Amino acid sequence: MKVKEIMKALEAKHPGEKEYLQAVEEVLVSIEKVYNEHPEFEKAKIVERLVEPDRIFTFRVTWVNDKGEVCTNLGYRVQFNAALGAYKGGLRFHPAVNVSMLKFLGFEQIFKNSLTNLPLGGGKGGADFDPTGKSDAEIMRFCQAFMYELWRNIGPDQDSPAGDVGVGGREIGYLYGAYKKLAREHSTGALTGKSYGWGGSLIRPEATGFGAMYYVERMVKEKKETMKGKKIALSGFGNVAWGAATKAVEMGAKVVAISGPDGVCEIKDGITKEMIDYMLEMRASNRNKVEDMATKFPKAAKFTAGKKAWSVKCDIAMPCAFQNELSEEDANMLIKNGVKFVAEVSNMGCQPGAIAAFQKAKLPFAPGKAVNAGGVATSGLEICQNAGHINWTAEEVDVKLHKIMNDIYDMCVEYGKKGNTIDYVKGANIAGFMRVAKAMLAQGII
Ligand code: 2IT
Repeated sequence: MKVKEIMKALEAKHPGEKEYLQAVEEVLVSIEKVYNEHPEFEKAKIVERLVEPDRIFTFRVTWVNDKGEVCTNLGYRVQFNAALGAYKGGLRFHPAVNVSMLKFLGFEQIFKNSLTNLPLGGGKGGADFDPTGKSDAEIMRFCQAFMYELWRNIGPDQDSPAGDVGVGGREIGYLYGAYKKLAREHSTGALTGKSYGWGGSLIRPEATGFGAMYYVERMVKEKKETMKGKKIALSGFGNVAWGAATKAVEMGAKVVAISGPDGVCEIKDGITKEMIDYMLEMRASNRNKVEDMATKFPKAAKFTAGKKAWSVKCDIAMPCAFQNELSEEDANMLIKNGVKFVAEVSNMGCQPGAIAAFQKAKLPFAPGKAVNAGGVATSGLEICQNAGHINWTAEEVDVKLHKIMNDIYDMCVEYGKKGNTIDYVKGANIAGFMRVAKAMLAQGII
């Protein structure tokens, strides 16, 4: 395999699919050497098969808003790779959603799901629907219209969506209600992220953030340091940032920044439990403004419009919002301000120039597909509980999640260690790839 040649062909075949091409290149560069040591991979054309989704569904979603107007959006589901199990991955509702974005997310999901060591294939979906400013009734009608089309192509042993940006517990409730009505199937893992009491797993809402903090704790330990008193800057204030902040405070760290599309809230003395609870209200309001935190807690939080979380001095930087949210310029500012660790929690949160800057500065940098895998892993645990018609306690789920994150960390070190440094990007990409490639080889040319 020659990465340059493969990328040239993909660029010609999928012109303009920027995010997808970026995600593929990052993985291929990491695995090139190992891949070429396995002629059986080349013979079975593993990479050429892996970079194309098994199939993509595109569908029209028409719904009626509160003014009685008819609105139409585009919905998608990318079923990328099923070598390890049924397709699994979230749904993103955001106005910028397009095929490139969902192909990048689906491609990343293959390797992330592989790292969990659970039987999960990779998929992703969503719609170019903007939840900002929408009423609860509008969200429900949109979710129902989306499911009219999608329900035939999902199921616990086929494809199991979950939440992502713009899709949380409320949306999963409406999507699942519509699915049940159409499929006449009950208490299944056809969707995960359900609420506890009707098929959901305890700890699933917290899992992405908790898992990320378990991973970061290992990175910090590797440098013989502790989490106590570490200053953490988080971007976003959604489900992922909420879970990460909860666990960070539990670990004795200090969350000194959260952010939103409108700007940053600096929290000098560290976020409190009350403020973390308020993040849930801010998200549910669909206002999408982090300034609301400073309005509610004027003494503790200082809002600055138009600035990112990366403008605040911190020890650990954790992007928790959107792809490519941290630029090379942001990375240089973080480095100048003395950042010690960077862990992506959003998928592909850092631009390639930012990753290069962190690596050049010899800072431990870990990629989203390893750091945020606790979310999908706990979705896998939800499917297990649904299949077995049982509920595990919060402690049982948390112990399993913690072990999965520790195992992922160990795999990243095993494949990424080079002398005294650990290339977490390479480690995660190679470890995730090997399991998928071996499964594809064993299952023949299909
Ligand atoms: O990016 C992700 O891993 C998710 N949005 C969660 C996917 C899932 O199926 O739980």
